[in-house]
Amino acid sequence: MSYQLIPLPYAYDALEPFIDSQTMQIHHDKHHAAYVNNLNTAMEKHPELAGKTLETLLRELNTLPEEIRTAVRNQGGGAWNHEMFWQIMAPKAGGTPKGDLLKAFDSTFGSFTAFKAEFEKSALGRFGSGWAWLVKKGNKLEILSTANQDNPISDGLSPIFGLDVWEHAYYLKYQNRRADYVSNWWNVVNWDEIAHRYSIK
Ligand code: MN3
Repeated sequence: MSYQLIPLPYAYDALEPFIDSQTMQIHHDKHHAAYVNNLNTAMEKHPELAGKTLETLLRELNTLPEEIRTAVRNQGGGAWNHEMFWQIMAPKAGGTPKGDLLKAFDSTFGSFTAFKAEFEKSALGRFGSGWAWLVKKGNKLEILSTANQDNPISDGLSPIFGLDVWEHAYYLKYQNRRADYVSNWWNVVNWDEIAHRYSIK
């Protein structure tokens, strides 16, 4: 069993005008596909690990055979991160989360607005390529960022969602204006999906 590229759960142009169709097509069909293919190629060297979920591989990263550790970190991380990313976005989304997630934002960060400000700071402060994350550490929510395709699962954390701040995620439309990409991105955030992920973590 090899790892699969999930289809994009909506059309390439569904997130217009905030994320353009061409970016979505290249990002999913080329970048995400390459992470999955490269992971599968690397894993062929260790058939005894076949059947482990991607999440398990990332959690057990430091105990994996050394010759595939970097591939799992980079390609496996890229595969997991993008599969999450497509699902926590949706057309006609954005707005304000509800229920327990909103309460958690209020109690942890002071308000939803304050959460967004802190998350944006993390996304803009990541030098070079990487991700901004909302994670659960024990029972507590935290914002952090990682470099490259590193996933918080490998540090024993439970990611609720992440934002891709690699230039390939925004450069065609926003060029060097990462701040505009990040502030527009809130318009396509699927809070129902994120609330679901929060509830099971
Ligand atoms: Mn990406």
